[in-house]
Amino acid sequence: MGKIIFVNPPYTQATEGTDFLRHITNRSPSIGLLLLAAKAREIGYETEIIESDLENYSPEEVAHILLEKKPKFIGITLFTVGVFNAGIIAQIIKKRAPEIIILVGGPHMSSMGYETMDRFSDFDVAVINEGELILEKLLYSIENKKSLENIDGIIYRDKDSSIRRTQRPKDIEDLDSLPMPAWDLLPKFPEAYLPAIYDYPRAPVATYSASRGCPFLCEFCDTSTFGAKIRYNSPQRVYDIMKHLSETYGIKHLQFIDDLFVAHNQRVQDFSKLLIKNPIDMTWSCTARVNTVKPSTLALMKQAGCWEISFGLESGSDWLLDEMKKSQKVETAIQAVKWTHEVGIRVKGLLMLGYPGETQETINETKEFVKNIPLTTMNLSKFTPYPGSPIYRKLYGASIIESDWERLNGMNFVYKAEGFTEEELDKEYQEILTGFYKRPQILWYYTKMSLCNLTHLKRLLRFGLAILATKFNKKI
Ligand code: B12
Ligand code: SF4
Repeated sequence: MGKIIFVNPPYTQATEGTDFLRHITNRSPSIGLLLLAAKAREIGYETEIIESDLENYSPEEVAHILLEKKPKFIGITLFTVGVFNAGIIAQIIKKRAPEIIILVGGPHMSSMGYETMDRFSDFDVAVINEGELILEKLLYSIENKKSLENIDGIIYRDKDSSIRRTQRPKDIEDLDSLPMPAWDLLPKFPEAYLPAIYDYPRAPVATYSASRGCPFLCEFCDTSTFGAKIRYNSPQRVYDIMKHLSETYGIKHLQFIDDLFVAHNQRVQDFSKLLIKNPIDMTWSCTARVNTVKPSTLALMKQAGCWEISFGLESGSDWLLDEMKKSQKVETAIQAVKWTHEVGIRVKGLLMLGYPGETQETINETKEFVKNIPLTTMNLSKFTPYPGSPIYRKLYGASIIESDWERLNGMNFVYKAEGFTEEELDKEYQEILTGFYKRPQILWYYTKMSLCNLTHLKRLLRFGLAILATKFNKKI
């Protein structure tokens, strides 16, 4: 059938001088590509995956590797931050080997697919939303020179070069029918793929998404790929995947990257009971909302090996939470964090600064909030309007602010809350972060973690050296 190579493109380090961060940030593989590659292999293609950031490849290097390997198809996954680098790869390929067909997909295409196809003429076909079933139909139609107009979920170029978009595809209801992600295609898996430093109790680590979709409507969140209807793997399927990861790769910790792992208490309880009855030597972490956890479920999760839960806390201001349509209260957050801490599960709080409407008063409320809850980790992002989120449409309508795409990574105040300069917001950002991480009990916790787990210590040392090298303007 020929060769298809899937590519996770390099993400530009848009915040200048922060390349050293790569030593401590998340370096997990794209689960989307692992599933698509498994599907392509199942239908007979020779398949490979290139994780560009992990290999530290530039777009030009990726393009040259692809040209040497001469695949029939290239499949690129796109977040908004990666689109321009993917555009460079596609341009080089099309100049040198125009017969190679370039497919693109991912969250950016699900939210801004049409505009992107218009802007980047080297992308041949875009797949929007979930890709596994569409990919199969698409490859079949292209190989057999059939018209693409009857395939739902794509954007393609017609014979007259006009861009056509077909209907939104149906959701995949039975997630258990999808193949096992093709971890075996990653040459350096699992050793090279680590989450952010301190975000795992032991290595090797893997990631997996056991559900798709989220019924909540938070204004800052891009849910365009999986939509509002939540679908799950059965507890048995998740258990089987964990067993496979343990037996085949010796994985010791699994990060569930679902939008909302604890959406349905009964399902999480059934899954936990399965693990308690048939233990696997693996800890795990997951996501929940402060109003979806119950003490009885948390106790079972702990017993089943749950190590950390990430909660989207966002802000310490009820008024701002309402503006975000977060459908949760600060008081509920305090209670959920307390319950989780009490059963012995680590809490990661995800917060943001600079949402439209943020004031000095709401910032002070957030500072007070984080002071009074037992968080072990705090992720503070700079509010970023991602295409596909309702707030993006409110702020920019349907316009494409292309100049900002490479900076949409949560590390830049692309939008500046009224009444603040970027410098003022940055100062508040640093104050909240350092205020948290300089607390003696937090410092002690992370010191202990570094001493007990050498992977953390090694990463920390490399990070320190890279900062020094940046200061002396050398690249490590
Ligand atoms: C895990 C995760 C991460 C991980 C791993 C990312 C990775 N390597 O894939 C980490 C922590 C590294 C990460 C980082 C970031 N992330 Co993130 N992440 C996620 C999360 C929670 C799950 C992604 C996932 O694996 N989903 C499951 C798989 C099965 O889905 P998938 O990858 O989308 O693939 C499916 C389809 O999209 C499609 N598809 C995808 N690619 C292709 C390609 C082809 C050819 C085809 C045919 C189909 C296709 O088919 C796949 C199978 O159905 C999503 C939320 C979400 N619900 O998607 C956010 C999300 C993707 N992240 C987001 C963002 C913004 C980021 C960051 C920019 C910043 C940040 N604050 O997190 C960085 C960017 C990366 C970087 N290096 O700078 C946004 C993207 C918004 C946008 N428009 O760009 C999302 C949607 C969160 C949100 N709701 O706003 N992220
Ligand atoms: S932020 Fe979380 S709860 Fe809100 S819509 Fe996104 S995934 Fe759902």
